[in-house]
Amino acid sequence: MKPTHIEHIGIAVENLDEQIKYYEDILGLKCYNIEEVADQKVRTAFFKVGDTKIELLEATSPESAVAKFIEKKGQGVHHIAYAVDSVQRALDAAASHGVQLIDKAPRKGAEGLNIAFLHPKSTFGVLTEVCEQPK
Ligand code: CMX
Repeated sequence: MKPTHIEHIGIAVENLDEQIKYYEDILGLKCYNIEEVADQKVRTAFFKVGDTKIELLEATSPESAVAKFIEKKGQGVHHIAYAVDSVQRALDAAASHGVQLIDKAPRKGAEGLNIAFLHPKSTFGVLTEVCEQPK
């Protein structure tokens, strides 16, 4: 798979506006984008830290994966997203080693990236995303 870097770290939050304030006022980061990803039922806020972003995720529906996560585990780190050259090749490589895929093909995520998730049950408890810039 050979990721080039960590594209972002996704953090599940209960209140986006309250947490944006923490990241800006205490950590001194700048929120440069707030975006709703309707099919994932989340509202997201992004901050850059070097080559990596922090993505805050607030559920927009009780059916959202983020709402279920917070209900079970509370707020905190939700997933790690690796930048790869080709999401499809990364998925094929993972599947060939028996890793369970949540997405069998790339789909559109926040910021127009092509993304896919690997199931945390086969990645040692860490929900793992692979993503690429659209060509
Ligand atoms: N990290 C680690 N483990 C997680 C997890 C996470 N983020 N989310 C769920 N799990 C665990 C659960 O705790 C559960 O473990 P146990 O069986 O030991 O209790 C197991 O995975 C299965 O969970 P579940 O409740 O039965 O299944 P869910 O319906 O919650 O689905 C998952 C879990 C990962 C398949 C689902 O959340 C998913 O498809 N995620 C990918 C999409 C996503 O997360 N979207 C939101 C972000 C979108 C964005 O970044 O834009």
